[in-house]
Amino acid sequence: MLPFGLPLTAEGLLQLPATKTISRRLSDMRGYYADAEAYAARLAAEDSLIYTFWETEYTGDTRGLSFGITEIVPGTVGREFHMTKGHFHASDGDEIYLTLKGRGKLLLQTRQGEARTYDMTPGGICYIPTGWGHRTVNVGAEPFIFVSIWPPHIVHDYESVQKYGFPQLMLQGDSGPVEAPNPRYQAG
Ligand code: S6P
Ligand code: ZN
Repeated sequence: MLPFGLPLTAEGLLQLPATKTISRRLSDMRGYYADAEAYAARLAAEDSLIYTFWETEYTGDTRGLSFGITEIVPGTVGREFHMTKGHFHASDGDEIYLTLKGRGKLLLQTRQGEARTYDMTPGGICYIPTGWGHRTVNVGAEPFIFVSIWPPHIVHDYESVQKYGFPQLMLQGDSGPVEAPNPRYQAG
């Protein structure tokens, strides 16, 4: 890895070098949204883009850092806001999120069922300790964009989130986002 420095662009963004780009469309999110009917209806109309993340995985042999940028498109499936799949880090490894643009929420859960939710607004950071599964949600009308930084060689565990989701759902209320319990959730 060589040193680099990046300024914020005029739009308040960072153009991080990326080695991998992953886009998740509605069809990649089957089973993740609480309202299965709304999901099927939207998918029948269009397989829309939900989010993209650009990653630079550290491949050196010292204690480096991996990093990336995630952009979640605004919108809802039923009343549930667009979100990432969410995962646990299967091996030890904490993570930092730094918000660049838009308005988001960070949902956290432990495997024992403890849940926390934090606001993500431009310039703010969130610290995610090992053991806390994490998912980000775009609760605004604009793209929601944040940087993530994590230690390399982490195994991302998507399986338990895929099965049971998070304890909390982030829904569109009459005057903004509201949190509701997830009826499908089980600690595990
Ligand atoms: C990686 C970090 C993020 C997510 C990205 C997409 O540890 O937490 O870069 O990978 O936000 O979310 P997900 O849940 O699909 O990996
Ligand atoms: Zn992570």
